Parts: sequence; structure tokens; C-alpha cells
Amino acid sequence: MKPLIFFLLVWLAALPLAAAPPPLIFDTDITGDVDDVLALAMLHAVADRGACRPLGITISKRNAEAVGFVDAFNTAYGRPDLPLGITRDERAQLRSSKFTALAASLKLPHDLRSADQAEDAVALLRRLLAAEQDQSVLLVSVGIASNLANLLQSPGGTELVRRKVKLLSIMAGAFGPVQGRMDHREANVINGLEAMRFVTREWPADVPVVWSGFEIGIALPFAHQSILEDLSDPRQRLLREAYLAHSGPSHDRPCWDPSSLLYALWPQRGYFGLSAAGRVHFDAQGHSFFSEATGGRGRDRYLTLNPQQQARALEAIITLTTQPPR
Ligand SMILES: [Ca+2]
Repeated sequence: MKPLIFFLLVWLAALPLAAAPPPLIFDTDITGDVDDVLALAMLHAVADRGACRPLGITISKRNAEAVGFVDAFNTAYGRPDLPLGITRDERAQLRSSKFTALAASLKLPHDLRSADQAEDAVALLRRLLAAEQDQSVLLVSVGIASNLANLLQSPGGTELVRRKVKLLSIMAGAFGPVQGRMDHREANVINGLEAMRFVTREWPADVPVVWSGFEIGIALPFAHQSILEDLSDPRQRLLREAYLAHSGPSHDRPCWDPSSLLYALWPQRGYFGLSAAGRVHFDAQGHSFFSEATGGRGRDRYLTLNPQQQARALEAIITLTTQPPR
């Protein structure tokens, strides 16, 4: 066999293994809690490993420093030009932060300094979605639903979602007991209640949604020792300092937001279990409800965790989150 034909055959045989990494949009309210920062580090790590192609990041709360923080983080991880948008919606929660000012105070390199310099989140979501193949985009949402609701309400927005989004993996609500009770009012729901209720009503019925409830993150406490001992690369300084500023040196912060990212990336690897299919809704007080669909057909499912999955998922999240930038 001629060498050229041989190499062609080898190349063709390798094609199914070299599937293109899935495009992914990360929608975050990176302000109040630091688990968004853990998820952001994990996003860069999995992108470095070729497990996804990050299209952009949208911020769903109002905070003057959040854009600078995320841009400095992306710059440290080698993606200084990753598209970045923030909500312009006056109804979106205005949220202070214990860590977003660190990008400026630590004098870390970045060029987007303020919310005004970033794109409007909805405009960015529309532009990113429109450029991708149909039913290909993983949308990971780990904050309030202001950007999702405004995307659906934008002209043709629901149809754009229906055409382009493969999965919405969202951290919101509570679908298991929290401290023995079933009436937990979860923050991403109550801090933007109308937006979240709108999304549950109007999200297209044929675009699957997987919910990570409050109880999932509680079962995945990040190991604070890993923050203290595993972040020796200077480019990981912002991750370390943000964690310490928010949670201190001895608290194991629950990994609510990383859970939704982990599920979206590897749904077939058994890190989580899934509920039956059905429909999620939230009442006017922000309580979570799930009704199972008859016949197994429904838009929504929520994550579950058995003890073995709990150990595997937590280890994967910690390993990926602390992986040094490429
Ligand atoms: Ca969050």
C-alpha cells in the first residue's frame, strides 16, 4: 500500500474519535457567591482539554466590577478575547461582591474594565447562537434567569433557542430535601423570580432542560485544602484570592454551579443520576415543584446523586477546577 493511501485510511479511521468539541455558553451571576468562580476555572480547564469550545460568557446580575473580574480571569487562563456580555436589564439584581474588585486591586492584566465596555448579554447570546450549527450549543446557566428570559423575549428569541440549543443545564431550584425540608426557596429563583418563572413557562418544550437543585451542590463541598495547596501556578492567583475573600481558608464551599457544568460536558459518564422527565415550575413565593410527565416525555429533568456518584463528581470537579492553565 502506498504511504499516502495508508495515512488517508488511518485518518479516516480516526475521524469518529476526533469529534469536534461541543460549543458552550456560560451564563453566570458571578458576584455574590464564589462557586461561579470555581465553575469558571473548570470551564477553562475543560476547554484546555478539548472537552468543549467556549463561545462566550454572559453575566446575569448588575455589578460594576464583574466584567473586569471575568476578563482578568480569562486573560490569566489564556483566553483574553473570549466574548463577554453583561445584563443591561434594570430589573436584574444589583449585587455587591467580596471578590470582583480583586482584578483591579491585584493589578491583574485585562482590558475590559467596566460593564459599559462589555456587550449587552442578550445581543451576545443572540450573535453566538446564530453562528452555530442547529441543535449544537450547550447552554450552562448558573445564576438568575435575567439573560435567559430576555433572550426568549427578544425578537425571534424563542425560535433561536429552539433551533440552536442542544441542552440547557441550569443550577436553580430545589428538588430534594434541604435540611430535612422540601420547601427551600433557592437563591437563583428568588433573586430573579419573575425571570425564572418566565423561563419555565416559555422555554421551548423540545429543548431539554436539566436542573441542578440546591441539594446537589450541598452534597458536593469543595475541599478548601485544595485551594490552599494546589494552586501554585501564578495564573491561578485570582481563583485562590477570590475563594479566600469569599469563604476564608477553612470553609468547603458547595459546588452548586460546577455541578451544572460537569453534567453538561459528560452526561453519559454517570456522574449524576436523572429524574424522570416532566415539568418544573416555581410558585409566586419561589418554591420549586416538579410534576412527572405521563409517558416519559417532558422537557425537564433534575439531577440526583447516590453516594458513589457524589464521590466521583466531587473529585472530578476539584481536579478540573485546580488544573493549571495550559
Ligand atoms: Ca451562581
